[in-house]
Amino acid sequence: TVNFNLNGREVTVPAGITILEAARLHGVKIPTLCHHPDQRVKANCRVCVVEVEGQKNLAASCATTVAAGMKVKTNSPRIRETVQTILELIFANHPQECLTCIRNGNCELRRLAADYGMLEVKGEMVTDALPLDTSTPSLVRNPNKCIKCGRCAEVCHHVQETGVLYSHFRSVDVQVAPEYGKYLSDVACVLCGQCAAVCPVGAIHEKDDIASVWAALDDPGKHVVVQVAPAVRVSIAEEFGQPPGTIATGRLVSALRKLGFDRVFDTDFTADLTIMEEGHELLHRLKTGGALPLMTSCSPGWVKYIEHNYPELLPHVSTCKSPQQMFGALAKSYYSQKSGIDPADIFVVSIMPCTAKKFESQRPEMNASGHQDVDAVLTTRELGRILKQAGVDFATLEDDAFDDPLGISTGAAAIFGVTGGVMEAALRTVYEVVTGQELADVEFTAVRGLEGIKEATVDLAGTSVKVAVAHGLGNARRIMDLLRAGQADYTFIEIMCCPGGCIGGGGQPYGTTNAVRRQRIEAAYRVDAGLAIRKSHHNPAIAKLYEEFLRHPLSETSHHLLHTRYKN
Ligand code: HC0
Repeated sequence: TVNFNLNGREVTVPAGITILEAARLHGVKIPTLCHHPDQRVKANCRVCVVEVEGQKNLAASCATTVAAGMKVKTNSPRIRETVQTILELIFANHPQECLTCIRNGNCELRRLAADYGMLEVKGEMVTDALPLDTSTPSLVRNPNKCIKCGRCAEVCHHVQETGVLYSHFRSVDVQVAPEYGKYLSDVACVLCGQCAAVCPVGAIHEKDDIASVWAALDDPGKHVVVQVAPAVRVSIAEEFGQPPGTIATGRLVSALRKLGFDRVFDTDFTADLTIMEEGHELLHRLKTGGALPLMTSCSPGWVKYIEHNYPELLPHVSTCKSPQQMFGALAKSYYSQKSGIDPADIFVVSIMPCTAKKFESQRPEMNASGHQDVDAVLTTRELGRILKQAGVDFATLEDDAFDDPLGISTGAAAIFGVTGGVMEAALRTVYEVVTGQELADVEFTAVRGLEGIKEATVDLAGTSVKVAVAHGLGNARRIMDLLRAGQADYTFIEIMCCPGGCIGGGGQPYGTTNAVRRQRIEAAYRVDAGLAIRKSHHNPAIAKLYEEFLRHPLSETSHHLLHTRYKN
């Protein structure tokens, strides 16, 4: 520990931390903009400046380590004046469109303006008129609102290692954009939306598809069904001020009914189905000498990433479509037949924690039912907004249950949204199918947790199977490089595009940090532990689906509706 003087008070803090962190530990709030708790220090914005006795210049508290005996002031006329000047300069170059901005209500710049009592914009407004990038189905980039904090570029380069967003030009001309000012659709962007998740303002955000969902709900000729991804039930409550890790499954179902959906179904149902199909695909590859290791295919940002960066490894990717897409294909075939509703009249909405899911739903491979299988995708943040538009008071809702049959699921599906969850769910099923014995302890703790790459070896009736799990594309890259070099001895690999898995998806509520990820992850494991059935192959609705429609895993109907090959 070290002792230093903070605003006239002697305090003790752990050695090696910054003034910003030390101040927070002692209840002193220093404003920040470019700082993000999970990112490397950038010290771009300088709104976190403090006075350190004996130093001529103000110090950026995010980039200054506490030293023993330091005397630090976080509030003084000089600091207030400096921060106000910085804010004035940002405002003079920032469109005053707060009322119609998608970040109205959760903009970090606006909050700072309020905290600092910025009642006027001094000087001349010099706003840009750069074109918006609406080139992808997932994201909108509005360079005019960019405050050049660098958070998006940081996550794009150093976490996802996709290297799409760069800082260009110098001084007042700085722009954060893809190379040569290209559109996102023209570069190797995977549309994960991690940039949008960390943007403090409205410079990059999800494409808002709420209008198309309202249009379907208001159309009496449409039978509108909704599916909800596993990660949304442990995060949606945050949109209504509740703490991360709040489990809101029952209230989520009630809320969706209030919006007017004809059926409220669950992506967890097709997550169980994915385990059946992908588990049998693994066994089939083991038996027939197919491409191994098998790699999961449910994360669309990951699929897009391997298409761009490692196309020669595509044969390793499972042919299974993601649970979202399996659901769409079944809604417009199996459910259509059972309910007697023409698939042309069925409109499928997905609620996803993910911006890449919007892109996935529009891929040309995703029309197996003869129609676009999923019609519209809303992120968790959009779900929060549409519920607010409808006046749904989320906090006071009663619990309700998903509809039959596409709403029945197990604990194995509940953990899909967590890094390692798909692997754990698959192992629960593959183990029992191969050994014919009951798996007593269903929890594969070796694949749990936030470590970037996790490994485990599982004994399947004498055959030992080595598995790996990676989350975040920087970690995926490391495994792909091993595989490319012939140095990976894995049989099965799970990759999730976003750090933490879908619970940390680019469409999740703002404020996602590793601490928040941990709380959502714990909640997902609590959902699993609380369910009576925790193995996908024990899901009675899945058994019925095979009996009535698909016949058996990897059947011809399964292949037609639920599998595809990604080629590039
Ligand atoms: Fe996921 Fe999924 S778990 S990708 O993270 O597999 O988005 O939550 O819905 O499809 O089920 C996201 C989350 C899903 C899919 C499922 C998978």
